[in-house]
Amino acid sequence: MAVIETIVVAFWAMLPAYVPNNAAVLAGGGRPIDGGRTWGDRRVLGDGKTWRGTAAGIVAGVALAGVLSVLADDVSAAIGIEVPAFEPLAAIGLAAGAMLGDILASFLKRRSGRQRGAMFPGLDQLDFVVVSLPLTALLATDWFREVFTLDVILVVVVLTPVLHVTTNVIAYQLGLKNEPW
Ligand code: CTP
Ligand code: K
Ligand code: MG
Repeated sequence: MAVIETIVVAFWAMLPAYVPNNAAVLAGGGRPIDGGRTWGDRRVLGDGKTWRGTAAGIVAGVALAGVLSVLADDVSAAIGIEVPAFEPLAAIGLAAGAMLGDILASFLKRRSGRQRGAMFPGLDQLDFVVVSLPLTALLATDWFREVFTLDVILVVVVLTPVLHVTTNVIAYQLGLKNEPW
């Protein structure tokens, strides 16, 4: 695969994992997942992880995967690069895995003494990749093997932090997010 092809496929295949975080920011609020509970003198997850944000994130990611699947053939023909449709289990793995990764990251942030909103370089940019890819590999193994070849995974690991930083700075400047990370 040419490099540009690999980049396009990686971006396309990761969109259902990228969108949940942004949807959660827009929809977040209400009851926190940890119900306010603490472990030791710190919150388990904190007020930044809510049921509503999580549900909205998963729904947005799965819905986007559905739309992309409908468009996949036309887009492939238009740009001359074969982009994949998403199996339902792949859509769920990518979207739910992204939200789960973000939640696990908050758990690690609280355990390491970081307050809600504090940054954790590296983890902030890749938490959703670290869980969404293995979960998708588990739920939709054949689909995953076909789409996420080693070169695609490599591009995802490099591209994701760049995209994450960019979107978060924009969301911060638009006043949608409290911190630019
Ligand atoms: N959000 C949510 N539910 C989630 C993830 C995010 O409601 N599962 C919303 C919250 O309003 C959160 C905002 O999106 O404050 C920004 O998300 P994020 O940066 O992940 O959370 P932080 O507030 O920074 O909290 P943490 O330090 O735990 O990451
Ligand atoms: K986060
Ligand atoms: Mg944050």
